[in-house]
Amino acid sequence: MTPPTSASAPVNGPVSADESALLAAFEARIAAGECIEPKDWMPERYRKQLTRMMSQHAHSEVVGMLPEGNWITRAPSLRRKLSLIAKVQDEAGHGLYIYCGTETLGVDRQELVEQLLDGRAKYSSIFNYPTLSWADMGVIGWLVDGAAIVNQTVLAKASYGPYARAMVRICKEENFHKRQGYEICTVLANGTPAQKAMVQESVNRFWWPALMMFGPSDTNSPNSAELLKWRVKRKTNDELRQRFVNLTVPQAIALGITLPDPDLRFDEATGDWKFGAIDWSEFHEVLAGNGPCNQERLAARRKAHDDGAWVRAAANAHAEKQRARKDSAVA
Ligand code: BYC
Repeated sequence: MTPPTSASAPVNGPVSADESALLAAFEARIAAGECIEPKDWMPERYRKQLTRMMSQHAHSEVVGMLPEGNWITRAPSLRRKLSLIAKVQDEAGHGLYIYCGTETLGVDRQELVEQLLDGRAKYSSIFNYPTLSWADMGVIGWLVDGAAIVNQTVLAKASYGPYARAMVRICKEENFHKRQGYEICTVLANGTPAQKAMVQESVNRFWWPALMMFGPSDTNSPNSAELLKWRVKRKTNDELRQRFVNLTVPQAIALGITLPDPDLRFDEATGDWKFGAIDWSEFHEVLAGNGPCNQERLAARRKAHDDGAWVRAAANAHAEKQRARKDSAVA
């Protein structure tokens, strides 16, 4: 796709009077709550930040299919299998919408996919953890999709139109995902002692990684200031993390499940559930490629990409034929 032809400021270079005026008009539109659309002028940093964040998000949706795809063949009933297949397909769709949204910024999808496959691009840390039991399908829906909804409901009001609109639809689907996950947890938590223990064990593994999904603490989040200024983000990482904890603790209590945090306590003064210290060294290890499944996830994506080469070749050959047919009809 051809990059939009709008004027754009050099990343770090001097800003001309014209560019200052464009930037002021751009920021005034954002302050007035307007959406920025692909052909509108935007600062190069805004384009770069959105490309980074949206492509990481798209990669997360696609890599996020792997931990759950692992359980499709082992779902305990036909009904569970159908809903798990549908959920995994939905994640593929989310990846597709967000890749399309990223392309409106003038970047080619092939380039983004290459960045993922050669390990340059990030994707959500949460998908580098293994899915060891059926209860993980419930807990991922409840906690991981639950965290995603908290984050993405706010992104549905982001200043960039194509991203915000993609989030509206994605959030609707994530709500179903969360409900089916919580329902799996409810059934298991009210089942046999072994089933209840299976949910508890899964929550013990996924609780802290779910909190890490919101990113580093605000004091250590280099991108937040710029993204908040331009209203791509509307809340900070810590604000969203706290909101997620506040929503989730009562759900855990209703299930009769203990969250693995001895410091968790309700603070009457703020109305917040205060939680213990996050192990940021684990987060940074996972981001550095040293999580339990980083290698496996990338290997699976590379294999899928290689296996799909013939499909891309066929699609290109078909497009070429159509083009040639159209050209000869015009001539
Ligand atoms: N994992 O300055 P910060 C889903 C990186 S899909 C990995 O705070 P920012 C689902 C960050 O990228 C879930 N990396 O960054 C799918 C940055 O690195 P670079 C995905 C992380 O952008 C299937 C550095 O750390 N959701 O829910 O201001 C099934 C410093 O961080 C993580 C999205 O992508 C992480 N957890 O804030 C079920 C939502 N956190 O690029 C569910 C869109 C941080 O500077 N993204 N990093 O090298 C966002 O909302 C924001 O990008 C983040 C990070 C809150 C994630």
